[in-house]
Amino acid sequence: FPMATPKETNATKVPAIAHPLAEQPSEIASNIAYHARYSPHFSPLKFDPEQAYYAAAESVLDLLIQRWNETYLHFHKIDPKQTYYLSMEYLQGRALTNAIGNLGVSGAYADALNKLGHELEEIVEQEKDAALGNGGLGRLASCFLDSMATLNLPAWGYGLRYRYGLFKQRISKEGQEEVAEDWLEKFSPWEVVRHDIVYPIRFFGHVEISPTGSRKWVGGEIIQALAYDVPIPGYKTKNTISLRLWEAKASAEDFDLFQFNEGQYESASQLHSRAQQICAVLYPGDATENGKMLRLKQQFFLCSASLQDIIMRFKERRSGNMAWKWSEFPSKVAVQLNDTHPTLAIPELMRLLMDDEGLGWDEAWDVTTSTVAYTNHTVLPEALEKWPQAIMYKLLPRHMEIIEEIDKRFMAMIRSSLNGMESKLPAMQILDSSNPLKPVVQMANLCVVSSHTVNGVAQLHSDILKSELFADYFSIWPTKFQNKTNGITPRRWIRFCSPKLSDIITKWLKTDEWITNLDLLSGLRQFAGNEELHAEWASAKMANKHRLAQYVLHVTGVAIDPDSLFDIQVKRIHEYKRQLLNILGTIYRYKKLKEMTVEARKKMTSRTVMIGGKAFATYTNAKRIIKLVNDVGAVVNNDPEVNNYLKVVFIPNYNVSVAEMLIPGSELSQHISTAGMEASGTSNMKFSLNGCIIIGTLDGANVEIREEIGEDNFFLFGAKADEVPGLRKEREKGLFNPDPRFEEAKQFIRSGAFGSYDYNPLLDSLEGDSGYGRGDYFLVGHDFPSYIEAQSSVDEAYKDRRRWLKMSILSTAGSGKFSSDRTISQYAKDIWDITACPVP
Ligand code: T68
Repeated sequence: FPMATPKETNATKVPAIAHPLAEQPSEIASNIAYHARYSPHFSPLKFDPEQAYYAAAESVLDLLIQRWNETYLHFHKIDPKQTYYLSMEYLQGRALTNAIGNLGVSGAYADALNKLGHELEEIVEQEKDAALGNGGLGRLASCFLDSMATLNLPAWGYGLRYRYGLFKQRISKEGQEEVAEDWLEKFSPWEVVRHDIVYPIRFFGHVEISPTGSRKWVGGEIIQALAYDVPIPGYKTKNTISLRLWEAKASAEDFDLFQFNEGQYESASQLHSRAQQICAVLYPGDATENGKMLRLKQQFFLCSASLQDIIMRFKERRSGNMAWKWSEFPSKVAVQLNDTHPTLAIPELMRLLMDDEGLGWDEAWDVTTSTVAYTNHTVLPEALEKWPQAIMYKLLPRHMEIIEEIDKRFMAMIRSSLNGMESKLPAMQILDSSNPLKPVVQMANLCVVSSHTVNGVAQLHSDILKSELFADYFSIWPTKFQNKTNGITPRRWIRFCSPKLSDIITKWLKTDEWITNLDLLSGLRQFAGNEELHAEWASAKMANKHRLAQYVLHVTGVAIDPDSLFDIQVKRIHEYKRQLLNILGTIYRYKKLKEMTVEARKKMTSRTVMIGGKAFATYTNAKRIIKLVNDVGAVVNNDPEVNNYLKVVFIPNYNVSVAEMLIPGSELSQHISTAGMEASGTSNMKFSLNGCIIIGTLDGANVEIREEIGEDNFFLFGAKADEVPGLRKEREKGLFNPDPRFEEAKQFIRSGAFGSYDYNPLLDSLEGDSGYGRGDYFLVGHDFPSYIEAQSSVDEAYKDRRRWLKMSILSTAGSGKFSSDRTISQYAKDIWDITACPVP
């Protein structure tokens, strides 16, 4: 058997598993070498960085599997109430750094890989991001899993195993191009296929009524849901929980051998290809009827498979007890819906309880409504899911019967017990047939009516839910509504992505307990003016800026100056997030720099403006914004008169791993959405935790961040949420007087300063009649002057190094509230009623 040379060195002459739970570098090296040698995936002759990554990851999985099994068995034995987080999205990013960090073996792995001739930094870069999500909502789910594991909570995540996750973004002359990202190209070492866990999922068919009147969903087609489990290790705990991702497949019986042998290959395997479509891509375009059907299939697939699994487990844990009752279910199971995407869990649970388990309506309804809770992540009208009833009847006939019944009973309840609500009924109805040509199911209404708790994701957003979006429901059920301000995991978002800064914090706080008790960061406040800390802080930030500058050079070819102010806006590109405000402000800055004398220019703060993010493939205006940023960069960066004072870079393919590089190196971060439109934002928390100062509006979690870190340490501008409707009305009446600086910036683009591309449609959206997507619905023009002024204050503040460093330290010191450990503890206590279940 040929021996690969790198593995013959030192400790690893004879590759063998030293001990799967080894934590010493030499033993770990042995284990890695063993996997490299005997892994069936690669030639044993190779030990390049890629193979070293896979071998290292497999050895980490060995470390995890025992803890994982122990956790499952412990939960099984204790049988605590358990939470199941249902989400169509998880933005996990890379797993290796996080896994070895949470296990406390990062140093040992670095040493082990060294022994094998590799550098840990290079090895972790080999991993592809698992990007099974779009943005904030998906990343929140992943942060929550990390916190659930770390807090030893009996909790699991359920999702879909998309073949192609979020697309890879390429930037060409045309702007954004989407390329399928093959995260499973080789394989994922982090998933374990569970061939024993398979559930049938029905689509289409019809409802059959038995002579006794009971109803059953029959016919249609059946696709199998197969479980893939991903381990989620907690930080410094044995507890390792699961993210269970479902994959769709057809069974062998559905393969028509006869047809195949007749040469009819496609029709022979029809169901197989239909099964494959279900998990093929994250968020398939739903503009077409086909696309809508596929997206709905995905949603139902997740809900049905997960609920069958939950019920199986509930029964399994009661198998020795003949006297158990379904009424116990809510005391053992909490189901959290991550937005309305898994709403079908509600009628599916009702169906399983009534049609399969024989419960009556009232009993099934009690169980369902005591089990399910719903988190809302948006008030944007176009993002509130409304499914055409016609598609729903076709795909899920039994579920539509159940939804009709829920709606009917809810309407009856309002009519009988509440006076004066009649006028509100249409808006509150679940089945909205007001447009007879296009009757729809309002999924958020179904969620609110059927959940025991509804929560928003930041205080302002939760208040808006109560006063606007769900105001009518709030008047009936005032105690149903809660706030759970989002959070982020401090492990991934500072400890592992900025180890130098983390070590400094640990040194000054004299403990590393802040990593699991983020409130302790407030202990830094007393040192905010300390010169010694300033020096250390500045040096860590500078090292992160250098790393970022190298990265930018590598991916864009643009050399940026680490001594300039690094000003970053990274997030999904959306008009409400107002990247357009940022680039218009930058254009204005460029124009003024051009007009200045050389002497005046020398007094200016040098800036590097970085903007990154993906636009939904069919969102034309968002794509125009990307193109504009790139065009502005091409002009500014090549203008020798000013390019020492301003650089503009579009960061391509923004994802979790890129964020881990950008955030630690940032100094100013823009969270500038139109007030009232960003439900929370979570990158704002990541930036301020990393000592970056925020320029922002009073929107989403910005409000709370500013409260925590102090208003002197936050650059505030723009209209407030309660002023926005009035400002839109004024505009409608033609009462808006644009600031000349705003006009100047727009005119500069129209003049062709940034090339010949036709930006008029984009600029026109800022003008004219009011209305969604027209007439400056997002108030860029209104907020422009205060934005420019806030940016001038930033320039001034940055010139005073001591002031800036103090603000930076105070940002970190004030970020304790925004740990997802805090958020998850609140969900556990106030919504799920679950308690920690640590593995001994
Ligand atoms: C975000 N929502 C909110 N939606 O915009 C953000 N996917 O303010 C908040 O911080 C975050 O959720 C977490 O609460 C999303 O990310 C989606 O990605 C989405 C929307 C529709 C369909 C699919």
